[in-house]
Amino acid sequence: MRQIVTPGYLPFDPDPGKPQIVLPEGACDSHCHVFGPADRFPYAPTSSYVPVDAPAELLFRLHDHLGFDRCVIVQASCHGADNSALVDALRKAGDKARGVAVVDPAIGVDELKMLHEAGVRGVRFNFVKRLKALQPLKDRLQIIEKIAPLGWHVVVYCEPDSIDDVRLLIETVETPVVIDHMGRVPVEKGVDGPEYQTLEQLLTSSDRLWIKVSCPERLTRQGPPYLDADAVSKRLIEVLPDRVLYGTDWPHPNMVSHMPDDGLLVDRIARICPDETLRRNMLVDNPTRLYWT
Ligand code: 0GY
Repeated sequence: MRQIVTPGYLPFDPDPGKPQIVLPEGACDSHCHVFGPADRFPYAPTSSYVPVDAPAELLFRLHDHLGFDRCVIVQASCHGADNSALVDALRKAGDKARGVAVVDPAIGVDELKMLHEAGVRGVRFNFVKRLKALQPLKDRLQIIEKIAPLGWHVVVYCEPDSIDDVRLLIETVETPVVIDHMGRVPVEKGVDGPEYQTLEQLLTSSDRLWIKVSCPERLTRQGPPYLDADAVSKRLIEVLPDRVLYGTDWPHPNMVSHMPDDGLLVDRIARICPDETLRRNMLVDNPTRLYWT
């Protein structure tokens, strides 16, 4: 079924620059998506947007170009709880990819087993209101009860206005929790901003909590090369060197201001993480610990 893309939805950059830095062997893009293609994997009727197709083959080609050897593919709200496109991509990638799924509380043991065999190692809970993918806490707790025995973790996509709900979830469960996109704090306020301070306090309150220093392109006020997001990213790498991850967020759903050059997003790593050991942690060892062991 072909579907009509949401008016104004920006397509991803078809020809990103080649990064100047060389990523370490085993580098992992720990946050990216696959969308469709819609004629094989239709978008959820409940989705708040219909994206441009971004199939697995293009993701893998992009990773070859950028220098990523592995990736974590995260289910986005446009596919709802139908993880078919994700599973298809994971099977194509073999051991080079892991997945984060979105599931309903009623999910059965067989489906969970199938997802695990395909490479899924976590579930994503979306707290971003505009994406209309909220689930009641009791549903989320039911899901966690089912996935915890598999050793999976929880990935949270939230903004500062839902940090109290996220804290409640974190305090109630025992699984690791990964927060996407620097908790979407207003980076222009820097590390002294109250939203960043709240995030850092939460992240340092337990060694089960992880953070992705991804998405400067969504948080920037200045635009490329996103210098205004550097201070918060650097600080998070410093505070959580063993629990920080990096991701491109390709194909960058719902970008409004501009579409980032993925080569530039990779070169940003050298700026926010000049230390080679910390860079290896973030790109290789941390994702290995969370997704490949
Ligand atoms: C992202 C960001 C977005 C979308 C989703 O699940 C989603 O639809 O994650 C967004 O619109 O901010 O993580 O790529």
